Amino acid sequence: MSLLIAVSGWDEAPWIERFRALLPEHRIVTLGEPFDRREVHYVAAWKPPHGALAGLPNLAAIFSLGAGVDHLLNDPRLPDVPIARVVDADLTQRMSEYIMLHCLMHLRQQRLYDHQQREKIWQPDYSQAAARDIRIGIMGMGVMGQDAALKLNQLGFNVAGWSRTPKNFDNIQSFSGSEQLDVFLARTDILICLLPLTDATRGMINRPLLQKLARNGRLSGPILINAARGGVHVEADIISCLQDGTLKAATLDVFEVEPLPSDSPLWTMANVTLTPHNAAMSDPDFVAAQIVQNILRLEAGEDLLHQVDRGVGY
Ligand code: NDP
Ligand code: OXD
Repeated sequence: MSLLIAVSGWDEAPWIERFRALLPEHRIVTLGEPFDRREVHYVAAWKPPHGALAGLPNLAAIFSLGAGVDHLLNDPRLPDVPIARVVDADLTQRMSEYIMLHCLMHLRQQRLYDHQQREKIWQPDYSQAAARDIRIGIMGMGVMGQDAALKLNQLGFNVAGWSRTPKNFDNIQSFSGSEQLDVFLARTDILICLLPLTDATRGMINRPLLQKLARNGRLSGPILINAARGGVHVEADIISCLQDGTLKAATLDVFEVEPLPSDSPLWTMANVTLTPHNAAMSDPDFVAAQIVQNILRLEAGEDLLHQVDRGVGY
């Protein structure tokens, strides 16, 4: 039995090493070498080339090496087998670190003080807002959204979440469905996107949506943080909203095209903070162990953990 590692954009070497160590009874093969397609029972994948997973007659399951599965489901020739994704405390913690860092950075205006330091300007803000004054709204209250919400709440922020189905957490207001989206947006100063990219969420964060954010908050304008997928936002709308003041600032980890093209205006906008899609990176030590545990469950006749609902796309 073989596990095929199908990775693009990431270094595959640490994954090969971990899977070989953890699955000594299985052959570990990669797309870059000849292998017997009939022997492949499992695939561990990150952005595999379209069609690369077709024609594997004994395939039993595909494991995403990340939390998102849009990189698999967008392949029109993806085999119709169960897909499992990563749900991992380490990955979740990293995402929450990123979200807390950027919420605090916007609250405490760190970009302004970076500028003032470079220019040797001594100019304190005597009307500094506190975390309790800031209404954070998280779109996507799944594994990542819930953890970030609880941690932001502990930092003192006023937190609400929006998801497909309602949630029930102390001190975190829950909104759900399209009928509650506008009221959620109207009470939000910092909008955080932790939605998966699906047919329903593609292009959702656009100008009409951003115009509905609160304009009466203590940060003197709404702020967007997208750490989920660039396909959920409309980049041209974000840029024009940042230019005309509809948005005060943005932190973006993900983009419509990655790497972000060098001619994107986002690179040089003073009110934009960019990171190269690494808000939360899969750690091969943790993720390979989780996938191996799932393979062993399948081989013992147990249910797959963290199985994706292909119907809804996440
Ligand atoms: P989950 O599947 O656990 O959560 C998804 C959330 O989005 C759920 O709350 C779900 O609602 C909600 N949702 C989905 N579709 C809709 C919709 N149409 N309308 C309203 N709410 C919707 O995902 P995770 O929290 O594990 O991960 C979220 C995303 O983060 C991943 O899909 C991935 O794209 C991204 N990510 C980015 C990383 C980075 O480094 N930038 C790293 C890791 C993940 P409900 O609860 O009702 O089902
Ligand atoms: C993920 C990612 O989906 O890293 O895990 O983007």
